[in-house]
Amino acid sequence: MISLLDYGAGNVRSIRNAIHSLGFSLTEIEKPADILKAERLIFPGVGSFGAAMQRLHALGYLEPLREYLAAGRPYLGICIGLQALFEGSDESPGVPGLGIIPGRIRRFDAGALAVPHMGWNDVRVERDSPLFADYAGEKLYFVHSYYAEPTAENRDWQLAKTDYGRSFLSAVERGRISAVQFHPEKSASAGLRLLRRFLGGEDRPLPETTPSVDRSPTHLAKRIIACLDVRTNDAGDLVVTKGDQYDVREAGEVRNLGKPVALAQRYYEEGADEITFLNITAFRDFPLEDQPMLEILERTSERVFVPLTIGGGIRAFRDARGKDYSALDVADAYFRSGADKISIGSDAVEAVEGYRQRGAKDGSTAIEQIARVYGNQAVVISIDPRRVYVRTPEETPHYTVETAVPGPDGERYCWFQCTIKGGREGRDVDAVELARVCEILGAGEILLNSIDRDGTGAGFDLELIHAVRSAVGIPVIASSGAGCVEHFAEVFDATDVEAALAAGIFHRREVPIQAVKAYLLARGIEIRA
Ligand code: 1PR
Repeated sequence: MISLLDYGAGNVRSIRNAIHSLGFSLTEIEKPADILKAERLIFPGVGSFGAAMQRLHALGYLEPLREYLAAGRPYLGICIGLQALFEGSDESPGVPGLGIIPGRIRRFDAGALAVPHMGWNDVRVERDSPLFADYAGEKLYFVHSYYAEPTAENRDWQLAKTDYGRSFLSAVERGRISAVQFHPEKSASAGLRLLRRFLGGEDRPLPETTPSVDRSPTHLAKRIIACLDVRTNDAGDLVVTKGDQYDVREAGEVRNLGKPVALAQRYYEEGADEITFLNITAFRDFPLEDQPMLEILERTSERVFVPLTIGGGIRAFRDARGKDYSALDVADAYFRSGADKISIGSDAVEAVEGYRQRGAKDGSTAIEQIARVYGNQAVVISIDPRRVYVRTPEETPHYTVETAVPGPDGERYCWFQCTIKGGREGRDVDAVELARVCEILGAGEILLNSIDRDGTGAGFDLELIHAVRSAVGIPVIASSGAGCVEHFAEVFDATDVEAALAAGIFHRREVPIQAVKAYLLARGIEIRA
């Protein structure tokens, strides 16, 4: 019997889906006594350390959990489920952890590397472990801003380490208590194999040979993301579409490039590191009434085991009966349906306008509310900028760049104007300010589109991407304009972005994802094979 410790503080649908896909059934922990009845316990902690510990305390779970662990019974902690085993965390000073493992959880330094540590990294397995018996050295998916520090006091727990600016504990194990910082449920087939080792229990055979320990440093891969712009076509079906500079119609019809779930599954099988769905007309419809979109997410998350992001329509809304919904209600529905991250477009621009007037955070924005419940890493900001050319930087208060692509009248400078409603309305906010303020408000990642480049195949807008990436300390995804494999190498060589996204070339099968990865690998750029 596999028991899941879901304390109701976030999104655990992904782990449920992964376990079901492996043919195991799950029992939910519903009251403290259920913990001691568990045969194998999975704790996929989500959100912040403090919130998780407080919830465990409020539900009366702390004592039975300590007792379960003290008896050395089978446990798999994931992410916060690893961190909770330690004495405390810098994320939530004063909140004690379970104290099973000596040491504290620390924050990654905000420096040259983006925080959160987000994406696919290697793990250096330092000793024999049944959990890693089928592991063949693949990269696994991490997303966290805090890490467990290896110390002399916790040496007997140390199982695997990963490097990100410094070395941290990516897996711990003693007896039948194991915990991992990465997300096996989002780590494609390598993660599923690892989960199966835990779920399989006593009959899992131990390896006959001891794996040799590879001591070389580990590396975070550049991510390749497939994006599916989804909307209803004129026949009323939800289809994947694709625009040229955001115009998705051809001869009056919405372009139909395929079915969302089938396409997402194809990209997963072809090696996409993440899948993004953008519900591109959600700004005018109410996503909570858009059952087909939620179903697409549900069905995709049952068969795609890499991170899923969904954007479109995340904002406060009043329905036809006058009932009010918050942006958090909309995000909740997306997370419940299987999203790992949500992406906010139009509402982020309005949040920045409000912040500019107030000059401070006040907790009222969707970004702050969603980040508080689901964590910063779950909140992506999708920026839809368009170039505005000027003769001199003094002509505008906005952040300008001197451009190698002059304007129609030979202007040598431009700024990047943010738009809302899918490019239909320009606002007095530039992309650099938007990214900076959204980071302050608690966003964990930027998805940086370009209306000028979208669908053109002319390559990413490197000037825009460099300007935004240099302004923030969170990961940035470069988007719009990819036309060939060389464009991906170009964006990773010329800027520090963590990921690159494309749509049209993948949908039209012009460039397979594996061709992009093979090219990057040959150029010495780190990728997940
Ligand atoms: O404003 O919070 O409701 O979110 C709406 C979301 O829908 C935003 O993320 C916005 O970017 C997106 N969106 C709205 N209208 C369109 C459109 O195309 N008419 N799609 C649209 C934006 C941009 C990219 C695209 C890349 C790569 N799509 O994600 O996939 O440009 O394309 P390429 O590789 O073919 O060049 P809200």
